[in-house]
This record gives sequence, C-alpha cells and structure tokens, in this order.
Amino acid sequence: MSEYETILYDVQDNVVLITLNRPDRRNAMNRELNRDLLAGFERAAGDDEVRAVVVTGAGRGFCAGADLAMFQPQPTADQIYEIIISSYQPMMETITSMKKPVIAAVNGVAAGAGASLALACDLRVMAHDASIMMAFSNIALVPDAGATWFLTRLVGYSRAYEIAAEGNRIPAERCLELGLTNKVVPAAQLDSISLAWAGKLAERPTLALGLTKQAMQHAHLHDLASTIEYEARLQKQTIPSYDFKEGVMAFMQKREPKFQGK
Ligand code: T3D
Repeated sequence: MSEYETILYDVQDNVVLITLNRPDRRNAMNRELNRDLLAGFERAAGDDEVRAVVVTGAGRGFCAGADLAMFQPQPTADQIYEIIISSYQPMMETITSMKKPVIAAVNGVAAGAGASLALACDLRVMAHDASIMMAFSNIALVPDAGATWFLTRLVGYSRAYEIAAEGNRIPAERCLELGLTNKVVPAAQLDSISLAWAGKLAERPTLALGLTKQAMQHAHLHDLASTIEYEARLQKQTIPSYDFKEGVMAFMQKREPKFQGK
C-alpha cells in the first residue's frame, strides 16, 4: 500500500515520478493532497538518489486547483490565508529551491493553483490536448500560490494580466507560442517523453544544474555586478565537485563523462 493517500511516488533510475491521484476531481487540491504533495516534493528534494523530478496528474486533468468543496461552507478569509501560507507557499518554494530539475508533465487542464504548480516547475511538457487556465478570476479570486510571480516572469506583464483577467483555457499550442511550455507532445507519449527527458537530465551534473536554478532566480532580482559575483560564489561549490573533475577529464580523454551528481 502507498504511504500517501493522494499521490503516487515512484522512483526509477534516479528519476521520481510524482502523480497527483484524485482523478475524479481532476486532481483538485484538498488538504490531504496538499499535505502529500509537499511531503513528496520534500522527500525528492532531500534524496540524493533522485536527480530529476516529474510531476503529473492521474486521469484527464493535471490539477484543477483548490478543491472548491472546501468553500462550502465558506471558510473565513483568515483560514484561507492560513491554507495559502501553510501549504501552497512551502510547496512552491520546495519546487523552486530544490537543487535538481523539476518537469511538469501536463496531461490535462492545469487550473488555478494547479496552474501555479505547473508554472513553478523548471520545465513543462504538455500533451497536445492539455491546457493552462488562470481560473482564479472566474470565481472572483486573485491569482495565488505564486501564479502572479511565475506568470509575469514567463510571459511579461501585459500578457500575464490578459491571461489572468480573462480566465480562459489556454491550449497547449498557444502555451508553446507564449513560452508557457517547453514542448507539446502527443498525449499517448507524454509520460515516456517526459520521463526520458528527466532521465537524460538525471545523467547530467546535478549539483551544477541545481545551482543554475539558484543563479537564475538570483539574476531575476539583482543587477549584473551582483549576479556575476553570485555566480562566482556558486562556482566555489562546483569547482571542488567530483563531476567537474570528471567533466574536464572526460573532455581531455575524448570520451563521454559519467557524472555522479556530486
Ligand atoms: O483555499 C484555497 O486553497 C485558496 C486558494 C485557491 C486557489 C485556486 O486554485 S482557486 C481556483 C480553483 N479552481 C477552479 O476554479 C477550477 C474549477 N474547475 C473547472 O473550471 C473545470 O472543472 C476544469 C476546467 C478544471 C475541468 O473541466 P472539465 O470539463 O474537464 O471537467 P469537469 O466536468 O468540470 O470536472 C470533472 C469533475 O471534477 C466534476 O465533478 P463531477 O461533476 O464529475 O462530480 C467537477 O466538479 C470536479 N472538479 C473540477 N474542478 C474541481 C472539481 N471539484 C472540486 N474542485 C475543483 N477545483
């Protein structure tokens, strides 16, 4: 029996596949799913055997955002604030701070906080019939769970505002044009293509890939001089690494490197 109620957690060949598993609700996020997802991402972040992460949804949806059943009876504004701070904030921060690549394999609609989840990942692969939907305004909410942060960075203010204000489903091909996804693939091949991509990344130098995430996040918020200094500081971690020595040696010996992720 799985140790989680609402996700599947499956590690193979240094890649973990985390599957949101409430298909009859389009994987809408209730307290249990939020708890399990956070635990799953924290486990993946802390496990050195895991060198890349793929997150996807069971059934026809990726994730429909907050489970609207929670709003009946309606919680107080303070309770909602508490849910956002105690579950969505650590979930998104765990994804963005983990020192390994995270791919969202978007199998169906990613709506509301489900869109935030997809956009928090480093890379996205979408099935041709999947979509991203800033559903918040459809129920008169502000985008949350980091949606404004991720969306404005990916597509710029004006497009982000249009997407958020209109609340439409954005089909995969349009997501590709907008830079909201890296690839669009046939639905039947979504899992295999996403896992193969994660597998290739898991063979790359994990420490350097993780620190690259950190450097790029820093670059968004700082000037050039500070960014170059920060990159130099991060390089102090890569230079003594096994993988750096292996990378240089492999180049000199004209062979493929065998990185160990450290
Ligand atoms: O407290 C907090 O967490 C605050 C934070 C809020 C952050 C948010 O995420 S707000 C946004 C919440 N999400 C939505 O508003 C999306 C609502 N859902 C939809 O718009 C549509 O269902 C979808 C576009 C996601 C999918 O459409 P479709 O046609 O593929 O499926 P469907 O038939 O609408 O849904 C299938 C079932 O899933 C259906 O149940 P049924 O009728 O078969 O028993 C539907 O009610 C259920 N479902 C879909 N989304 C949700 C949901 N149940 C609960 N919560 C949902 N969000």
